[in-house]
Amino acid sequence: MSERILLKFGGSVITDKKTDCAINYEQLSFVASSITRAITGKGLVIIHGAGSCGHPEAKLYRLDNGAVAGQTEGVYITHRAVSRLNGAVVEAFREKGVPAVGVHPLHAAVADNGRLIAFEYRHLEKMLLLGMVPVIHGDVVMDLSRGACIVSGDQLVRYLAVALKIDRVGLATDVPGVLDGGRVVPEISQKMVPYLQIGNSMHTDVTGGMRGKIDELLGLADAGIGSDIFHVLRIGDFLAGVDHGGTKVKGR
Ligand code: IP8
Repeated sequence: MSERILLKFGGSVITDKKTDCAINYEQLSFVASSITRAITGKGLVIIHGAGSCGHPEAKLYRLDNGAVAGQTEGVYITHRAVSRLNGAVVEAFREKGVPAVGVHPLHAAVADNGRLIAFEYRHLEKMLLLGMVPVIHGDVVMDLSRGACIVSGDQLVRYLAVALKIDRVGLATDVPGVLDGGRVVPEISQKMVPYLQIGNSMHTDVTGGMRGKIDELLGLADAGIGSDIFHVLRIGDFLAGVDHGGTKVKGR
């Protein structure tokens, strides 16, 4: 069977986080071109974050507190914002010949206390077998305890990389890797984390920025799957399996 790759790019890579839902079409087109050049013969799953299309809405409607009957507008508004971004990603990919199709976690997943407890993935398996490229995104998801919650793209990476038996996981960001005092940390493991000075996102981010990402990836490493964090301009290098100048999160 061909190699399976999961590529996630952050919302800050494809939106301008300073303005509400400002999609960066130029960057999206660059990402799409990098993927087109590299996907032949590979099974590819894409996950993207929300950036300015979802985080401001989730914050405004206090979805971190969940949702109660009669106050569910935020579920709809937040899902609508991030779905709009997902539609733009799928369109940009298809324009470059990538057989992308959007998949929304709100329709396929269930959470409890802010954590995913189920995500139907049999349809994703079938898509991969047919050579399709599912494009999934951080989303609002119904939550058994809280009513609703936000599930980040990074949490989805952790869950779906295991479920879909992914061979290589890559996260493209707007920085060259995990930075400690401005320098890229080439390799990261659980025991190093307390000693690193990891900055937090300056923009509206309800799901924890770089720190949240590292926590999810260390969890994934515990499950035996390593991952790579690199600058979006190095997507081509990651897909080609060559040095990307970023950070490796080591699996067992
Ligand atoms: O940008 C958040 O996903 P992330 C999803 O990957 C929403 O943290 C809807 C805010």
